Amino acid sequence: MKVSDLIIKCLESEGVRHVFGVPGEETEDILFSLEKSSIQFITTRHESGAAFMADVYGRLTGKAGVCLATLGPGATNLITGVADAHLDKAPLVAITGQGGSDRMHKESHQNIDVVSMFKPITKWNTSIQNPHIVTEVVRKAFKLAEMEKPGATHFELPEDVAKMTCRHTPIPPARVRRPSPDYKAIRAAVQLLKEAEKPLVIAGNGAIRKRASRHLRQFVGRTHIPVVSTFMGKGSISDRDEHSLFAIGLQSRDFVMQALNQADLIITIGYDIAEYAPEYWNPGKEKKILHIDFTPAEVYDYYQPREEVISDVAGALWALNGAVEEEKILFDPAWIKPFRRKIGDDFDSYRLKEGDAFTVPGALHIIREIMGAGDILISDVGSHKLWIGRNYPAYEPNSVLISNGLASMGLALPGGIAARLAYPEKQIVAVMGDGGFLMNSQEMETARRIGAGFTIIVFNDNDYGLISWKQQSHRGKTFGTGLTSPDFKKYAESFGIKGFAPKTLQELKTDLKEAITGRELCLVEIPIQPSVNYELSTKLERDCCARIESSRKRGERA
Ligand SMILES: Cc1ncc(C[n+]2csc(CCOP(=O)(O)OP(=O)(O)O)c2C)c(N)n1
Repeated sequence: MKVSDLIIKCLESEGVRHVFGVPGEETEDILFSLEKSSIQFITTRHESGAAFMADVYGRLTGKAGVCLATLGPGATNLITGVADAHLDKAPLVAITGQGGSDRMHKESHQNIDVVSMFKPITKWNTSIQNPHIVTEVVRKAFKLAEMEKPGATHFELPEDVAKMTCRHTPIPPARVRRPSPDYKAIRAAVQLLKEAEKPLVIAGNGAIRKRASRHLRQFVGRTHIPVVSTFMGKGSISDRDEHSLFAIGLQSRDFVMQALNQADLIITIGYDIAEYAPEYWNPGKEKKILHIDFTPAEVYDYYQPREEVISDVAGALWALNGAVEEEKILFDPAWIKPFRRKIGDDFDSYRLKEGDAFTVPGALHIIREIMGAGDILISDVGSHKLWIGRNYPAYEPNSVLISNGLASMGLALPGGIAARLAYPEKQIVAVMGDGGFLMNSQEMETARRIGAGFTIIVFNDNDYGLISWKQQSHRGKTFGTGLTSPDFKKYAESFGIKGFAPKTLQELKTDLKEAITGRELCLVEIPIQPSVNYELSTKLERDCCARIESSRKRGERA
């Protein structure tokens, strides 16, 4: 069989349904092999869009998303999306073409060392220099991408090898069980729980993978231990649950940090340090930490766990659930009630009234009411992301997707396409700032062409808003952040897509309802004032100072 045909047979055997990419001369054989297959090739407008689609598809489904690019510039364009999958722990397989092996040893057209370039942003990668290794390479790429912790892998296919023939058949994927926890580690974890008075869970990215969320919900139901999720762990337990203290993610000391301060044991579950550095919640390095994850803890000054339970996270929680039941370990969650109330009251304070300038948290209230518990909101990166993390409650795992590892702008629109392909029945919203939207807005054409219906929301402040927010806080002025946005409604219409530009609160409500429930591809531009960002900083600063003052008077820690 021809090598390019065999590769596609291997992808079919891995259960691949879509390949996202931009064609090139050196990928011609693989493209025509795809044409004959059951796999849908989705031609994108930029390789960055293709990689983000594969990234989000992988994150949502647990099955590796696949992206394809040609050599040289095609491969360099893939980089950001592949790196995003790498740091966000999303399974992704990137395939790139390459020139013939007769010219790879010398300066030649578009020839760069793509394998070396992908090395630091993948779990594993290689070049297929020999037709007899094809089936092993493809199986290994998928196995490693999907194995905990998941991430990106890459292989390149030189154009002359693509045309060769061989007599292999795909190596079928086989189920691999993840290891269960060491019983001594569980005993040590139980001992830490017995000694604790106010334990608190930080649920990270890994708490929503591989059914961990189901076991976490049981653990919380049994022990009444409260949970704070990271932005990427949102939905690990429902924010409607009285044990939820919503999410941490801001660098400044948000209200939820007060609960973290009081906790005497922090149980991290599937927590990725790349997402939210421990110095934000453990600045004094004195927290007692129980680390539960698929992999051992990073060596990190601010993160020195007392015990580590290394295993499948669901398996660890299952074992802990048995142990806490046996030992009748139970806590009184009353201590978190004031914090939950304070955070809830703060959410409510952002509801918009007729005549108010639009704000991100105000609009999020309206969007949350329209979206069902399992519907999917994908956030881009910017000040809107901080508001989504903080002020958009989640009820189910994988219903709020935030890139917080690499935290790259430009993910949400391609991500919306991937989400639509993975979940044809859900309402899907991609939320962006004007900056991030115009980094990948070309993919609106891809979405329209393939009939992927979802809602694009652009919060427009004519600015790289988050950077202005930070600069203002640090230096009291901004530089290099101002933008002039196009007319987004007309821009959308020029792609053949319906655009909304609400001006009043009533219009905002009706437009968002029509856009989201209509499930057609459309864009809603929401003009916003950034003042709400600065007001939040001032509010948190004041709150922190007031607490320090009152605890100083009582001789306690804030
Ligand atoms: C690809 C990429 N480039 C730069 C950054 C740094 N960055 C983080 S947020 C941000 C501004 C985002 O602006 P916008 O998309 O308009 O969203 P807003 O902050 O206004 O909500 C920038 C430049 C990044 N995270 N990703």
